[in-house]
Amino acid sequence: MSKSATINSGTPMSKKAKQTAARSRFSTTTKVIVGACVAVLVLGGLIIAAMPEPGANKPATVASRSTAPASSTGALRARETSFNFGSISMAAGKVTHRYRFRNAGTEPIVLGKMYTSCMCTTAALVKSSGRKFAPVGMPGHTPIPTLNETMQPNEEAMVEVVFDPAAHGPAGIGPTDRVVTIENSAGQPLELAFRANVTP
Ligand SMILES: [Cu+2]
Repeated sequence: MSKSATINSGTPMSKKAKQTAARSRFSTTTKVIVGACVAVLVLGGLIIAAMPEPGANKPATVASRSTAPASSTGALRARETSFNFGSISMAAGKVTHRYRFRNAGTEPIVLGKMYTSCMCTTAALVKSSGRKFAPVGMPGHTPIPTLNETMQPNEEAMVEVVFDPAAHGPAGIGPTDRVVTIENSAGQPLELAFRANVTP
């Protein structure tokens, strides 16, 4: 009784159940497929939206790249960062060179310490206002004062470098490289180098 009842009541039930299951399976499969398609479309759309368009995105990237460092830190730019005196004679005495540099950024830059790589080299800051600072030497040998000079955007100044080829005596004969460093609020110190071939 229980068997037949199970069979009798079970067979139509199982058919219905199968149909329902099939329908639900179909609908589930459809839902999954539709869902997957939607997901793919949405994802694809997001990827396409996120993809950099060569025309539209490049100027923005370039703009942010060029303005970010300039506006946040400013930049000291020298017309020349190295100079060659060529062959100079110890007997002829000191030589001088002036480097021009300017604040190429959009915010004021405060000049900090200025020093040279050797005591044979002195440097002075020459501003358009005419102020000239006392020459300074190498850190550790002389106390290095902070310039504490503000350069406005586009303002230009000069560094006057004096090199004494006789400072080291005969030991200084030959190729010589020296650097003047200016620390500043823009971050990277400005380095002005020169070269000379010292002869007796
Ligand atoms: Cu020296």
